[in-house]
Amino acid sequence: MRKTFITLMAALALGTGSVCAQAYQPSPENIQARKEFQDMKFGIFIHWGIYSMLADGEWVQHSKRIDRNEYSKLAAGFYPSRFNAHEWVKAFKDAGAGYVTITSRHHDGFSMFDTKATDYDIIDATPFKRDILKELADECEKQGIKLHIYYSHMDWFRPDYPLGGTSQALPQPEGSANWNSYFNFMNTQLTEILTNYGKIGAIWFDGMWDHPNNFDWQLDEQYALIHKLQPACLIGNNHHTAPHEGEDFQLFEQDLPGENSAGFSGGQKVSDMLPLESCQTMNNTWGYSITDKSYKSTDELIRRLVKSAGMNSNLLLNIGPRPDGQLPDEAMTRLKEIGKWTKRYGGTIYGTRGGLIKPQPWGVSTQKDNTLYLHILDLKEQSLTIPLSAKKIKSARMYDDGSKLKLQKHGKDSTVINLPSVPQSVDTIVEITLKK
Ligand code: FHN
Repeated sequence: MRKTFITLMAALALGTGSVCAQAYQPSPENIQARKEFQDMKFGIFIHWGIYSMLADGEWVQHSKRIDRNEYSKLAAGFYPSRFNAHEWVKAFKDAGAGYVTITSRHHDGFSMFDTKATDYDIIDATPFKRDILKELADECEKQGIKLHIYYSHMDWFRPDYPLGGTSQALPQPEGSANWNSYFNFMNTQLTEILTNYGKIGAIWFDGMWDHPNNFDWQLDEQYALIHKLQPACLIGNNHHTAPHEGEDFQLFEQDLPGENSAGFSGGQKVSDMLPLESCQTMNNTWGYSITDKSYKSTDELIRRLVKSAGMNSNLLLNIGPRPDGQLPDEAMTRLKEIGKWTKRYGGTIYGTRGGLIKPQPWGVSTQKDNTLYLHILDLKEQSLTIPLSAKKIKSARMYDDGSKLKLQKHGKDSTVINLPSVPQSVDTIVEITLKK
């Protein structure tokens, strides 16, 4: 008896033993999946739902304070006659993306897949009656890109969702909140997603910020379910704070890791252990907006991709498809142009990690083994001073044409590289071979 007591106390003191929650130990396949995720560097984000019919972004139900019963009637008119999963996936792949992350269910609560957990879904509530997720999953499998699933933790439709900050502004539902029922609903849907759609690269949660910090989302249980169903499936959560136990990658919204211009990343310490991903819009809206024409130029998007890689992060670039199922023309044009760049220069970012030269005012570096790529994004001179001793450099050449570059020792820890001309292109790349 006494022995058992002592063992129990020792276990408590050490934080080990069955009485304490086990710290999350990612499985070997999960660790491998994290590496593959980082290698891909570039993904496409898709925000698509019945809100696309109102053509005013994915928050339209909220911004126009639409009653949920009225809003839900949109579903009966949703018929994206031009949706073609093959064309979408081909466009993403040709652009150089390695994965697509699609909204399976956004905050409006509408499920874009065949689910038994509710009738408020693409099969039961729309005349389209095609499982968009299944078609996309099959095409991703066929064309060899990964499928990631966005899943909203918050819900503006279901009465059992415990009302959070954003729902206060909406006409209130009939019925009462019931966390257990809502938690079961989410877990049933996640089980369907992880059972019926092949290998899922990641589950991408969003919306937890709808409740104050002390709300118990039972993440441990939900994350354990996901990892049990598909151990290699990565979990990311856009809660705008540092990663929680059980998460496999860290997300940043509209900013690169360490930045906070959009106000979503304040106080979010950048993990040096987990893969990083920055999601950004092509224009200013996630869901389709008929008026938002503020698309960034292709050059700007390429620079964001390169900067992101130099900061050891993936870029998840968003597109909001039209209600007819097609990608907006502006997005298609940009995908094609980005594809031209990745075809030629993708080798300097895919499979790399942030290089040993940290981000500089002139640009960033990426690195694969002893090859260091300098990405010059903003330089008005013909010479570049890098914080790296000439002693560590074996050779340097222009990536574009292989021409050798002259190096000059500059103090103890830096080197001057003489470039053939003042950089003009969107990203001037210097390839350095480091001494081993
Ligand atoms: O509210 C959502 C928004 O609609 C969109 O899905 C973005 C994507 O990162 N996340 C939320 C805001 O943080």
